[in-house]
Amino acid sequence: MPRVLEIAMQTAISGRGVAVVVLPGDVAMRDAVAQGPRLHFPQPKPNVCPSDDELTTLAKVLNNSKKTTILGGAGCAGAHKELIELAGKLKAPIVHALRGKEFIEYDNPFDVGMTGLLGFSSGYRAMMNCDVLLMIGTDFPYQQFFPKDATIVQIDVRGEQLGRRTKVDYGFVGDTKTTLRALLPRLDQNEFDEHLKTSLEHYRKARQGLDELATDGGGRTPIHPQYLARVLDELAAKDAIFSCDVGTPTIWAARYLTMNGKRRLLGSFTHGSMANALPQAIGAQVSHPGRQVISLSGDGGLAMLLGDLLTLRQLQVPVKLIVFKNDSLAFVELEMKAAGIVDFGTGLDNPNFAKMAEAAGLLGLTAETPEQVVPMISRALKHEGPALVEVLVSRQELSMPPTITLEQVKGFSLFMLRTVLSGRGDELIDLAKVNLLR
Ligand SMILES: Cc1ncc(C[n+]2csc(CCOP(=O)(O)OP(=O)(O)O)c2C)c(N)n1
Repeated sequence: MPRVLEIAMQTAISGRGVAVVVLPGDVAMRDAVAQGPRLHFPQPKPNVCPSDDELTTLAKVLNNSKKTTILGGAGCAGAHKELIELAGKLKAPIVHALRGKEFIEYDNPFDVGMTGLLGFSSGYRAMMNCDVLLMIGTDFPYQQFFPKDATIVQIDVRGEQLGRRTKVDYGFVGDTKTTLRALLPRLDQNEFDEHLKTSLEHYRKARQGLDELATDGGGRTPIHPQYLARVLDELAAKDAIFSCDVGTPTIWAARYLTMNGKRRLLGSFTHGSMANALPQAIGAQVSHPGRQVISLSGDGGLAMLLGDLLTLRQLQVPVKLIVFKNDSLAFVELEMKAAGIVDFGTGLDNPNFAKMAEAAGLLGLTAETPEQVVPMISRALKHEGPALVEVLVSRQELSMPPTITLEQVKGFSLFMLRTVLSGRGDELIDLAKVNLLR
């Protein structure tokens, strides 16, 4: 048992993942073996660098490009300084994948946001308009968001990741920090900043568009979920740990939570498995007792693991649970609309989560109007123990444009178009019309 357990621990640490130990009942009944720990070394941190020849090739490709875009992921953790220096030399906009957000976005004059389904146009544009795409420490999966004609260079410490998601012209095995440190002295200063300038300008406009959606809507209900996310961003501690549920909370977290190098953002960003935020928050709070931990939960996600409200009480884990109550599985509803089909089976007949929280011994609060958002969130954040705030947010929030082919709606009247789109939301119809025109 000690040997197997140690192998499991070592595998989890070095593979940066989960290990499972299966313990047969008869083994559990035997006497424990007296044995000290056999692994005495700390977590290994090797420097992994491409060979000299490979660095020469890498530098040559980058020095020959005037329009390079960097796509960075979680593998850039701990290499912020080197990444910024690299972007400065290459005059390259930096796009990030969601898992890279917390390590890349802050103090970054080259930041042009995210791409992909949850991202926004500036990230997409910067990647599509480059001559060389430099992927660093990322497993960004969506193939349709990669450029077709650009030269693609990928650096990853795990060799098996190279070329997993797109064609790769040059692949290198190395950790980000060591590789960039070795590479930087070999790079020339790119004097052409047109690509960077236009990408940054596009990002400024895209950001402005997103910020305009995060308002209190002049006090109208239902509350914009973007506004809730913005308030959380403003009121949370500078070193808060956030977790966000798979579903629309992930979109709002990606777009409205500001990272600063001290905050953390946890989610199920690789597997996309629902109901992750509460258990992740519990884990984060237990391992970081002094930190403020905030779970951005969906109503569907919370309902799946509602029993963990009792865990918060039982273990007195002071997590702040913010429920985006939109009475639906909104993300899937949107996906259905985006696919051009009528949504079905996505409504939720919700309980009063605040009262349930109260019954479980937590502080339970509700925000029904935009004016109540700041006071309720502030109260919850100041509360010493676990707290839940349910916020009644809009169900029909447009976070991705529907894709409808002309063929599908040929000869449709506006009324029929409305029916296809479930008759909800004029913005949706406007966007569909724009897509049709395209
Ligand atoms: C275990 C699991 N089941 C189903 C899905 C598909 N799925 C993704 S998001 C989502 C809806 C999430 O609903 P909710 O937590 O209420 O958040 P919302 O999108 O409404 O804000 C579903 C069903 C999934 N990702 N994981």
